[in-house]
Amino acid sequence: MMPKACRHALRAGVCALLALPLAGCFEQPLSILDPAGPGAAPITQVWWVMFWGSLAIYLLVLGLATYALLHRRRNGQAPRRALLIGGGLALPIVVVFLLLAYGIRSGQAMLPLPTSQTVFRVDVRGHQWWWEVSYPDAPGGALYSANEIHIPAGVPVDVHVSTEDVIHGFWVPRLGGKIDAIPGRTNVIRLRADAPGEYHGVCAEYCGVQHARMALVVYAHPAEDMPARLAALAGAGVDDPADLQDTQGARDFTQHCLACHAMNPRERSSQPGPNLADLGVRAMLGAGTLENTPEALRDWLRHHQARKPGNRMPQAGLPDAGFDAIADFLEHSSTP
Ligand code: HEC
Ligand SMILES: [Cu+2]
Repeated sequence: MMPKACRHALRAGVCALLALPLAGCFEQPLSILDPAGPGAAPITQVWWVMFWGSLAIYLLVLGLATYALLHRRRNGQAPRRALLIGGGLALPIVVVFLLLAYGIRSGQAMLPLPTSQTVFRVDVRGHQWWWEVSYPDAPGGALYSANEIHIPAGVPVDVHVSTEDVIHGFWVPRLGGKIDAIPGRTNVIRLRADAPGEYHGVCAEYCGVQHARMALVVYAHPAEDMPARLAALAGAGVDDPADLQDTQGARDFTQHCLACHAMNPRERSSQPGPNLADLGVRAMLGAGTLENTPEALRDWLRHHQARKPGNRMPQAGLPDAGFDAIADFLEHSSTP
């Protein structure tokens, strides 16, 4: 027999181990157990049904096994046929079939089915390792941004998901399930945020070294604020930095950065890097790598290959003053 203190310690240890993964499930930014819209709620339900269902079946099997052990016959009578066919064949078939039907039904909420409501559209394109975001129906034509999606709350939003390079997975757990971004095609998932708020997302399909730093945030706004949001994005940035040759920063940016980074929200560069028109009001740099502060921006420009190793932006060879001038230019022209 173990000393009492040891038994207590063991029990506490086992409980802590069990509690750790569960603690991560509730009220976390990426929790599927804390749904915030009709695309995600059915998934949470499926999860609970599977959790309690498998627990019940597990306990049933455990009970039968215990019963069999306790009532073992000397000469080992074979179990009854009915039990074998019922429990071994019929039960799994029925359970799996019911789960399948239930699962398919639950996915309906995320299908872009015709609806009488107006649907807001956002295009999201995966890149190694960031998300291009655009609003094709914005007044005056498509608007571009990156790693942040602004949507109206309480309105169905169709996210058209595609990719520039490899397969990525678009996933905002509190708003809906995962959908793959597959080369050569566009998949559409319907999400809706019931209330204004901030909903975090990640890339859910391994896509290379910086897969883990490919985060995005969905900001849901009161629906009536959405036109102003889009107008602010339309007014962000500058039309063409090449026209602004009076400052060192604009000149350096044009020479070293403009090939990959548009500063005009209406433009998509041919060699795409994130559109920087609204960089000054974005929360993060490098798809969740750094919090966007003046210091972090300067740090990113100098050391982004150390902060996000392998990312697809080449290290520019500029003197410190050059980086500072570009940072000043970016801040000056991408904040309202
Ligand atoms: C060859 C294309 C290319 C060039 C040239 C380039 N970048 Fe980038 N840049 C990228 C890519 C790709 C990313 C996305 C990196 C990531 O998050 O994985 C990026 C990210 C950034 C970001 C972070 C944006 C965000 O929303 O997270 C900033 C700021 C930035 N670049 C500034 C610059 C500046 C300033 C220059 C010029 C000195 C420059 N870049 C030159 C491709 C380029
Ligand atoms: Cu990815």
